[in-house]
Amino acid sequence: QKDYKLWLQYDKKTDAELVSKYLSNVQGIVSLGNAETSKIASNELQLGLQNMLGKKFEIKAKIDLDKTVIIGSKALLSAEIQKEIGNFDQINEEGFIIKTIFLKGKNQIVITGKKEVGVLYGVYNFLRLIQTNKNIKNLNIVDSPKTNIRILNHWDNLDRTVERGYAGFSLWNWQKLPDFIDQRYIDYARANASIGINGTVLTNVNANALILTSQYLEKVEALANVFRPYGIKVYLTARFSAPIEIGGLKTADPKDADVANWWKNKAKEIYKRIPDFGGFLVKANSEGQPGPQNYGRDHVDGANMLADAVAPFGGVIMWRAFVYSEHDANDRAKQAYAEFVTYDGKFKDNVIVQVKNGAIDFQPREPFHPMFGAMPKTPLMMEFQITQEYLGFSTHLVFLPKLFQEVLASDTYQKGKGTTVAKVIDGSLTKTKLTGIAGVSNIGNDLNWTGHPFAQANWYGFGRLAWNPELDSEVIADEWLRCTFSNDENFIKPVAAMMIESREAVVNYMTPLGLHHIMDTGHHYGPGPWVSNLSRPEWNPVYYHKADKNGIGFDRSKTGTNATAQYAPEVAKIFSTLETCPEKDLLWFHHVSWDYKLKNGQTLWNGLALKYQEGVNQVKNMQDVWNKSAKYVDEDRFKEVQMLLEIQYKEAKWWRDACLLYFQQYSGKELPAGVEKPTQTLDYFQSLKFPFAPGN
Ligand code: BDP
Repeated sequence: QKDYKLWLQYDKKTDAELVSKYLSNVQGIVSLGNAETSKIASNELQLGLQNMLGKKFEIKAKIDLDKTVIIGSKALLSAEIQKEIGNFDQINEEGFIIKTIFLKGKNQIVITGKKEVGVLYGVYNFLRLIQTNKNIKNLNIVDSPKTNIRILNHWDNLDRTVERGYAGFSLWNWQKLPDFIDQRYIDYARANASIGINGTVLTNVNANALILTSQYLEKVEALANVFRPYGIKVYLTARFSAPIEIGGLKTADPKDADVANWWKNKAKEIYKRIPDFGGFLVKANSEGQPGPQNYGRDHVDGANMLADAVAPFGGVIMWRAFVYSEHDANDRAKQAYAEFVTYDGKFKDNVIVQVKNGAIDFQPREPFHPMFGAMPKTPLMMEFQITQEYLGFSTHLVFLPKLFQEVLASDTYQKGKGTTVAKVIDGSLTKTKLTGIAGVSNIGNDLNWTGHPFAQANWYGFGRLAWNPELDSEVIADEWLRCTFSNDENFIKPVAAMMIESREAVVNYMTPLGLHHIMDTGHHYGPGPWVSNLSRPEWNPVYYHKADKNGIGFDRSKTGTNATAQYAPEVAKIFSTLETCPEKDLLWFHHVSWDYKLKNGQTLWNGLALKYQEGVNQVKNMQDVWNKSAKYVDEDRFKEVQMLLEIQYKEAKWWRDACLLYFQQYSGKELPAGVEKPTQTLDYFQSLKFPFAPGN
């Protein structure tokens, strides 16, 4: 099954000239190590080379031939080879060097690193060169990951349902573990290692304490054993009230000695089983989850107590900043910042605060979260959502690296121009040692892992950006297409352009010009700008768009909630006036009259309507591009994507029509020329119910 193989297709190259070029550089494999990781690396190299070049490659332990690929960590290299490689200080503990050297009259390619895992990453990188038809002559590649924790967050429940999961059930089969090791666990680890992901949180942030019982820990240990040789550490979510629920204590107060002790012992028990256990991810006092505030304590108290428990073993606490708070009840966008920034510098060294990319919640477009750069004494890690909760589930083709890149490249100005979010994340701004990026996984047990064949690109791209937060999304699209489908330029060019455009398309047909959170509530499937009956005001779409007779949008400028003041003055200045605010963020920061003139001379109403139409047109265009790709793609994946694009097109029209009919009640204006007339009424759209939508 091709789509199970993800970006590791290793298709046989059909261009004979190219194959002979490669073969003139590689004739054999020498693997110096015999640790498990070394074996994985050499087997992968063998598999890749054999499949792509159509020739048998043996794995040897000794260098005798010319033109071999020699793999092994620094300690395994002869002094002579080490000298040829040069300075290992150029790379960090997980980095690698790939270098063509001249040794005893022979040309060899050496793939090395300080550790075996670096060698493994180097092997995947080397194979990717061949996968993408790159030159492998005279190589000298020196590369290291820019962040330490490159991690997937699985929102997987113990009953195998996945919160916001659109690709089937959880991969983790708790019932059959620890004795039954599904091949899928190995394939999962391999796929992650191939893009440099080095951690996985197995369980949902809305946590279940049972995962911390010995009955489950035995199963977690089995998974950790599978993942370890791939350089992947296991982490768990810690339910703050676990000492009560499974420990029999009366309280979970972080200042209570028995509670702190309970966690210390729990950590000891976990590390006895899993010596390289990564640590805990915690969602506390958010959306009903228990936390330190239940006992009159704060986030620092809670995080530091857990940090003390795992510190002796080298564990970390990833403490989430996704909170609502009593502060600034009139603007949810301000709350996390208001609550957390005062804690700057107060967390223990092994705590990293995990912040969503924007201040609301994984919308198709959000300005970067103002917390980035605003806590210079605290390590902050990024949380992206790879699963498409608010972006059409796994039925819409949306290339998320474009969104991720937009956030990472945003300038916080916290230490002057050029202090981008990427520089906060990689620690270069704050000089913190602990750095990281988390992605809420889009993986399930569907045959193709992610529900949509193109959603694989979002997993891939997340990993590549976690490795290097400054990587260009166009490079990622190009790489992924070549590794996954074909190197044919006639295919790559239009399809890569389609991927890049897909992000703007979804913004246009769902939430153009800075609109946000107008999805139908609960499941977030489809449009629901009219919803106003939920118990918390900030769960209601009407809270976010604030459409009325005068206009539309959320005034977060000085005349409104003044959320713009949470940004550095340079950024605040840009966002706070109508003239300077980028139009893509207009309604995020301003309530704007329907007659307001946009930069292109259109009124806001006309411009908004035309954006919705543009989104629909973009999907139509995506369909046209894909339909021309049939000859480059296997039939199964071609048809799958074709059917999915048809759904996306239907749903894009649904979004356009439902939103425009609804907002039209307030604008009182006709749809401009160029916008297709809706074929249904607003009543019809409002009457739709979705018992089948995941997450109901
Ligand atoms: C929201 C999701 C909810 C998550 C929550 C979180 O709707 O399912 O539990 O975020 O991140 O986006 O904690």
